[in-house]
Amino acid sequence: MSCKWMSVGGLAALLFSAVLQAQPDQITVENAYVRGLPPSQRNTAAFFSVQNHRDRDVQIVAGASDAAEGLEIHGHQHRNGMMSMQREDAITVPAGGEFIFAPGAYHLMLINLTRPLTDGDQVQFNLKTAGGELITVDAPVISVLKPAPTPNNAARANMSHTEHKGMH
Ligand SMILES: [Cu+2]
Repeated sequence: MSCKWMSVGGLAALLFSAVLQAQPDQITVENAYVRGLPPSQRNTAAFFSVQNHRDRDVQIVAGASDAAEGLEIHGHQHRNGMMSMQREDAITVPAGGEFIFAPGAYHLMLINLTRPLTDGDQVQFNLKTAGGELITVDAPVISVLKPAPTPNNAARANMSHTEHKGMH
């Protein structure tokens, strides 16, 4: 096998991986929001759905946020009639499928908030794929005094104030 062949093959592999990484729509996050709790609470939770447009399963792990010292993926567990949260290292979004973080189920915990989060604030956090890709999410803070948004309501909460007012 000649050296020329090797180098052409190597270049093709490089270009192929560059094209893959250049497609930002392969993993998407929708309907994200963060629960706004009373200031005495150090932790809160974020809810959203992750869509995997790839043809293979993708593992998602917690990333980071400037709004909290740490992020953890938690699941809920029912045992002897008691509900408890447990930390999960990663969740798997199936190929072509979706994984939903929702109240009473999986959620992303924001541990030790670095600032008070009040209704209407915006929080940015990121998730990571097992391969190290970062997925950045912008989520509005919705006070716990308001009902948990349905996906449609969460989408509405993402609109600007002007657009929202226009709907009434
Ligand atoms: Cu939790």
